Amino acid sequence: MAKTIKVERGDITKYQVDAIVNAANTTLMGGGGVDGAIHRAAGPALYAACEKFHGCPTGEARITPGFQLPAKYIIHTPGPIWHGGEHGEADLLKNSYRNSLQLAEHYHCQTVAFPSISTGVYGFPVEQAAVIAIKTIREFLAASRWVQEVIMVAFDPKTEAAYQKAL
Ligand code: AR6
Repeated sequence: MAKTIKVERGDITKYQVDAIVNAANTTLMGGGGVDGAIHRAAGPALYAACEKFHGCPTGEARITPGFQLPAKYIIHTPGPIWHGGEHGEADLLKNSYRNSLQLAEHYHCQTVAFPSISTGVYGFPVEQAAVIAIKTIREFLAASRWVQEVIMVAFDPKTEAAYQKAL
């Protein structure tokens, strides 16, 4: 099967894929943005599952069931907060994508949907983030056994355009 990366506009909570990724924070206890939308849609059992991790460092990832979501799993990763770009932000963002994909691979996920990690509340410039995301996903797909399709789900036209351009 040919491996693919797609960019689409949509609401990631509606995606019926093997795994969706959540742009979380290091507490993993919910928040605003896509994190809030995922927690609302998945239901309170997600909060209880996340509590057991006792947080997650920036750039690492943790997996839970999808609970009330159409997705089978939710992979939670805190992306970096943008502090001007000289504080390891690019490497940390790369880690978020790579570690999320490694978990997806470990759980034999074939289709994975990502939001634009760190480019909302965390302030990472979307054009730079898109290049890092697409490059990291492409490298990963070249060597993956299980993961076949990655969908970048953009919530707004500017984000969609940035990822289309990076692709
Ligand atoms: N589907 C897809 N993308 C979405 C959705 C959705 N339903 N809702 C928002 N986005 P953000 P961050 C987009 O702020 O920058 C939270 O409070 C949004 O338009 O959600 O990594 C966490 O708890 C933007 O393009 O994540 C953390 O504290 C992208 O998702 C903090 O925000 C990411 O924006 C994480 O900040």
